[in-house]
Amino acid sequence: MWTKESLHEFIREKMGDYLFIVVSNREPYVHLYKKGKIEYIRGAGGVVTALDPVMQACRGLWVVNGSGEADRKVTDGQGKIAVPPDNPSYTLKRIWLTKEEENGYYYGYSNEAIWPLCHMAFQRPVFRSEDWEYYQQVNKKFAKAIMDEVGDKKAFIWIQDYHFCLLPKYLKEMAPNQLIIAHFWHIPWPGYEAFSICPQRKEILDGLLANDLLGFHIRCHCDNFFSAVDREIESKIDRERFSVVRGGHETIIRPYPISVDFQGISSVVESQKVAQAMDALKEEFQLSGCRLLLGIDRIDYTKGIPERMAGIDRLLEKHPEYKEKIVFLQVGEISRLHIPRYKALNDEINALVEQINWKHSTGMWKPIIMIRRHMSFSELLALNRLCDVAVVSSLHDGMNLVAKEFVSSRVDNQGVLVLSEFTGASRELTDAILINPFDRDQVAEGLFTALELSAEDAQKRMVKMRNIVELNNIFRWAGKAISELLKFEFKE
Ligand code: GDG
Repeated sequence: MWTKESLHEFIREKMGDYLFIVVSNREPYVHLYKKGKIEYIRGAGGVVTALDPVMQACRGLWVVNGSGEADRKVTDGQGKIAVPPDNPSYTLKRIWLTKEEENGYYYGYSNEAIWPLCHMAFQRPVFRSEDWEYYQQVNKKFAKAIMDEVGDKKAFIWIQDYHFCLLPKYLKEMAPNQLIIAHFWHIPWPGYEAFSICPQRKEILDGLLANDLLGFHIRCHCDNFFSAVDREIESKIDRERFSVVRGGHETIIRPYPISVDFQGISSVVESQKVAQAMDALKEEFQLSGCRLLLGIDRIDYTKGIPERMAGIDRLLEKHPEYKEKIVFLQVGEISRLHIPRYKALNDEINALVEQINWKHSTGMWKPIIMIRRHMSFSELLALNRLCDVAVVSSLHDGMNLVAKEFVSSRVDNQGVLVLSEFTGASRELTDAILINPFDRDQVAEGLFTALELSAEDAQKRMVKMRNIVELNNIFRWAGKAISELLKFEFKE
C-alpha cells in the first residue's frame, strides 16, 4: 500500500538531482491579518487538500498565486516561504498578480469561461477576449517564474488544473529539452458538443498537448478529451497506448482518481484537538438530541446546495415525524464572490434557508443551520465525526473530496454517505446512497433511506467504503502519476 513514507522514499530514490515543481493557482497556506497580527489558514478547495500531503512527502517547490493580504510580509525577495508554517517540509513560491490579471485570468477566463464550460450545471460560460488576453499573460508570467527557478537544470513539472492550459506549451517553448511536464485536470472534461462552443478551443487543446502526461479523474473524461482532439486538431490518436501524437510529440492520457490522506485523517480524527472541537461545536450549535445531517462545500453552483436544501424541505413535507428529530448543518466557505453568479447563489441560499426554516420551524427548533465562518480542518473533521448522514449533492463534480474525507473520518465505522451520482467519487463509493440531485423527491428519498438504515447495514457499507479509500489514498494517486512521469526521458 502507498504511504507518505513510501512516496517520499520513491521520490528520493528515483528523482535524483532533478527538480520537482508543482504549479497551481490556489495556495495551501494563506497568510492573513487578524487583530493586527499575522496568522495563516489552510486554503479551502480540493486541489490544495490533495496536494499538500503529497508535497510534504515529496519536499519539492510549489508555485502558486499569492492571494493572502499578509502573504508578501512573510516571504523572501523571491516570494518564497517554507511550509507548513509550523513544521516546514517544502517550499512555497508565490507569484504576485495585479488586480487586472486576477480579474481577467482568475475570475474571468478560468472561472466564468472554463469552469462552467466543463461542468454540466447549465450555467452559460462567458468568453471575453480581454479575459483571454490576461489568461495568456498570467500563464506566461508563471512560465517565466518557473524557468527562473529551473535555470539550466532538468526538472519535472506537475501542473494542476484548468487555470494553466497554456503553461505547458510556453514552458516547452522556453526549454524543450530540460522539462518533463505532467498536468492534472481536476474538473470534468465535457462532451464534444459542450466543448465546441469555446472560441479558444483549438488554443486550449494545443496548449494541453504540449504536456508529456495529462491526467483526468475518470476514464469518461479521458474519452471526452480524445473526442475533442479528434474533432479539432490534426493528430494521431493511439487508442492502444491511450495517447495523442502530434508533430512528433506524444501526450499520454490517463485516468488517476484523486483521493485524500486516509491515514493522516484517521489519526487526526482521534486527537484531543478534534475531541475538543466536537464538544465545542455540539455546544455552539446545540447539536445534542437531534440526528445530524451535514454538508461541507465551497459555495459553488456546481455543488448542488439549493438542491440539497430542497431535498430537506421535501423530506420534512413527506415525513413530518422527523421535525425536531433532525438538523441539517451546512458549512459554506464563500468563494469567487466577485463573480455575479456566485453572489446570486449566495443570496439564493440565504433566502432558501430563511424560507425552509420559517416553513418547518417549531418553537426553538429550526431544520437548517448555515455556518459562514471559516472552519479549521480539525473542526471540519469534528463535524464529520458528529454527523449521522453526510450529504454530497453536486450537479457535476470531477471527484469530490468531501465525500472521501467523511469516509476517512469515520474510524468508528458509522455514519451514512448520501452521494450524487454525478461525482467522480460515485464510481468508487458505490456503497453510498446514490442520488440524482436534479430530482428533489429522489434527494428526499435518499435522505430518508440514510436515516432509516439499520446500524448493521450502515456499518457494512462504511467498512467497504473505508477499505476502498484506504487503499486508493492520495499517495497512491501521486505515486502512480509520478511513476508514469519517470518513464519519460529528457531529450539530449
Ligand atoms: C476540485 C474539483 C476534485 C470545503 N468547504 C470548506 C472547506 N472545504 C474543503 C473540503 C475539501 C475541499 O475543500 C473541497 O474539495 P472538493 O474535492 O470537494 O471540491 P473542489 O474544491 O471543487 O475541488 C473536485 C478536487 O478539485 C480535487 O481534484 O475532487 O471535483 O472540483 O477538502 O474539506 N474547507 C474549509 N471551510 C469550508 O467551508 N476550511
